[in-house]
Amino acid sequence: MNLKKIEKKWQKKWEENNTFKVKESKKKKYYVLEMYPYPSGSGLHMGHAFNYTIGDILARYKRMQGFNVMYPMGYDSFGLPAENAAIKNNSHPKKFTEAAIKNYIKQQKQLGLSYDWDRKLETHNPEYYKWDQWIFLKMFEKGLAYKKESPVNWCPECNTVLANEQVVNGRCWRHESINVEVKNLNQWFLKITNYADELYDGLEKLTGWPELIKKLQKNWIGKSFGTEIKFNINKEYWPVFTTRPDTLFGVTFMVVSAQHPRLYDLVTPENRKKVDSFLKKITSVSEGEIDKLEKEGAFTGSYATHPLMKKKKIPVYVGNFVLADYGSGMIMGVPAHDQRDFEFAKKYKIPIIKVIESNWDSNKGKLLKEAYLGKGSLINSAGFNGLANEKAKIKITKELQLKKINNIGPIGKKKKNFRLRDWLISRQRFWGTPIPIIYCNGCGPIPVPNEDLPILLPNNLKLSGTKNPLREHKEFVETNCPKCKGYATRETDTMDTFVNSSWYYLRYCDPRNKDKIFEENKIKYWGPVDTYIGGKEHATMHLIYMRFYTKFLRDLGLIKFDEPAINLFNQGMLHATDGEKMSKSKGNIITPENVSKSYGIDTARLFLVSNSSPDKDLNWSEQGIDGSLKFIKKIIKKVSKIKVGKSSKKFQSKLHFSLKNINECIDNFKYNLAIIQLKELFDNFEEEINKKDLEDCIKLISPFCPHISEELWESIGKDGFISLAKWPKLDSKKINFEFDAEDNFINFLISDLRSLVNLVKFEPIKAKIFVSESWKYSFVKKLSREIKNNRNVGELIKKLIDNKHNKEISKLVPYYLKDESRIPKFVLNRSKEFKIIEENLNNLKKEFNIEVIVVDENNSKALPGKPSIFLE
Ligand code: ANZ
Ligand code: ZN
Ligand code: ZN
Repeated sequence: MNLKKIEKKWQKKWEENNTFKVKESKKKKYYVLEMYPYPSGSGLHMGHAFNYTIGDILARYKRMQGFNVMYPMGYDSFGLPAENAAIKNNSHPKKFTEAAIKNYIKQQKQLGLSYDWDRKLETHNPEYYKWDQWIFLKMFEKGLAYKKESPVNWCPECNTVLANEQVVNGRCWRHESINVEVKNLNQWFLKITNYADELYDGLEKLTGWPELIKKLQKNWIGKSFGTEIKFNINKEYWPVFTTRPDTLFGVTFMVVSAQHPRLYDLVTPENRKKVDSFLKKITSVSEGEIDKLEKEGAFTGSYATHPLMKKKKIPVYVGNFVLADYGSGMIMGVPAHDQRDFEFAKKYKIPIIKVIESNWDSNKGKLLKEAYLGKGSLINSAGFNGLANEKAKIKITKELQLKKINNIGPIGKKKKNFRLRDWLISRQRFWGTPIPIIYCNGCGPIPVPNEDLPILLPNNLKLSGTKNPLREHKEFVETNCPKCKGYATRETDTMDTFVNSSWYYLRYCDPRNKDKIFEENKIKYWGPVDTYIGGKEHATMHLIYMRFYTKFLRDLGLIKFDEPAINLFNQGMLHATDGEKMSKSKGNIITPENVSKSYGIDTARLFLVSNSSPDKDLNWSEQGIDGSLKFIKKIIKKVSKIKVGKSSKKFQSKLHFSLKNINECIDNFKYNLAIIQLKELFDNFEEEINKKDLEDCIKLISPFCPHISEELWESIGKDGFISLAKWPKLDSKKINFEFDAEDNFINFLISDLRSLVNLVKFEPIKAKIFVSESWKYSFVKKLSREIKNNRNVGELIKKLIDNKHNKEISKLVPYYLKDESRIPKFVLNRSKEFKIIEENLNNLKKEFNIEVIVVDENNSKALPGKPSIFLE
């Protein structure tokens, strides 16, 4: 068989017949989706192939199981790399992008992926981004898209602002070496925080998502419960957020953020100079860096009154470790119980008052060397002394809640707080979705009327690379106000590309709709995604944004579900042979083209999922792929030599046992274990089997090796595509575990004999084999039953002793308990084991080239399933 030729042949047939095209029907649907790829200019390497193979196997399996499977593909084609490449080459990003997509599709087709190509999406196509703009306008209408001036992260290399999520340890996510600067700019935000609660609580219900992803999302959303307390400073009430109201009597200072917009309202004239010079000195920091940072500040000159101790005056500082946009941008400092506050108090010689003490505290009564963060009872806290601190949180909050001030309300109340910020979507770049807003001097910012959508990116322009070229493009910028028809200008910011990938999964359900974002009935049928496949790196940004968009579109009444995907699967990374990440600069990239040339793409697909579970990282290996090729050749040979007739009971048992396991393995993404089952099945192929069993065996390899299975299908005279054939139906009645136990028995014996032959210091000429005494078979059977309810050695022994073999039983019970895998899954009997060995004597002799006999004598060492062996 010429593998290369077969691939071409079936890829062509699938394409000509539109084999994987689907539409809504009465059948149950299944929606498989891989994360929207960015069509990079360098094309696919085997790592990408790995990702798509994982999805394709699932799609093919579900399809054969009778589901109406939607498995689409498209391209997240806006973004910086294409724009930068265009600048470098003095070209237009559209040209670049479209060439890259074309190449991508060609490569994907070579992998034999069963996409419904008629549903292809491309973000940069106006037919698509029109609906980005439409959603934006809906958000604008509902007050969820808004513009505000705020300190934002600016990457001087990207020449644009970044979302908080795109800043990693103070650096740009695309530029590890570039420090992000803070600039004050007027920018567009999406109010994702309106959904903070639901985004957080909804994670509970996502039982099909990996725990790791949910944990990362929880941390990102960062919900914390605490108390908001209002402190009177210069006759005005300033709120602070604290998770530790129990430490209220330990407050000895307050700190306002250096970036707080009203900082100067707190600075007295005498302290102005000091504050000014402090502000000049500090640089803005991100949240992650605060703990490591030296805590610094300056006194503002103002004092706060303690809400529960009228006479106590608390100095207010400005500091570098308080975030402007978390809580209220101001904190109450409790140095005894917060490490940051402790460091600050030490530096500025502020008193440290302990208000929580534990009975086990070895430092009781002594000066603190660091903040005490543990539990305990309250001290130095007036009427609350002696209370357990968790209780005190509630009591103190209640007390504050009862104290009401005119026009202000209670001076304290319970409060939920989120780390999540609104999503900054403005980008000062060209290659993205234009934000559909028009600025009119008379009317202000006006949304573009729906009938004027899409606002198109111009094709006729030069990219200079320093500025957003849209700003200089008169034709784009100048327009008329939709309201007063006077002169007006367009917004030139474009949207963060994460906007495009937040709802694409819905558009796949109705990709060519010209009048609507999608037909609601189509979403009702296809949505939500059943299994979403992609990398862990998208745990927060993409997957949070996608959940947010889903909830927003639901609130518009367009969809009826709350979450985009029922199951989420994170695939592992494929590394190069040397274990390194595949990259162009390292020159270690393996491409599907090369692999396919020497091994065939089915071999490559098989290898990718054979050696480790798809959620684990793996290294490319030529040896590994050789092994896969051998297996494929074996399948082809066995099928071509088969005599179609009758199947033995034993083979049918094996087939259905394999089928049962393979189903479970694919359902749980344990593809590697499914392949082991397949290999065993083909090892047990017999010279003659019946037509239906033969068909079933070929079907089982079809999701993994689709081209070869189509060819084998045709070769046994079947019409139509195996890709669309019905998956074998499991008949559990055909499974006889005794057959399996017999195989296992002889296989274990062979491997035991092999280790022994390798172990002894002499050259053996003869092996004597003894099988277990008869009574042990019924003993082990009983034990395997009892062990399910009771694992107590003493009690088990009591239950199992038979007054004849008590001594041995009291040794065997702990032996088996220590490692339960020692108990055979299916216990044969003495005469059966004896017979099996007898039947295999010739094979054993041939294999080891020594004389082998089985001895019909009792031997105390032999156990059921584990005969004892003596070498001479
Ligand atoms: C007093 C206190 C005493 C605090 C104590 C902690 C321990 P999470 O869990 O992250 O919500 N905080 C409040 N706003 C802040 C801001 N804008 N920048 C930096 N820190 C801020 O933590 C809430 C705690 O973080 C709050 O509780 C506050 O310090 C601090 F023994 O208030 B705490
Ligand atoms: Zn950058
Ligand atoms: Zn106007």
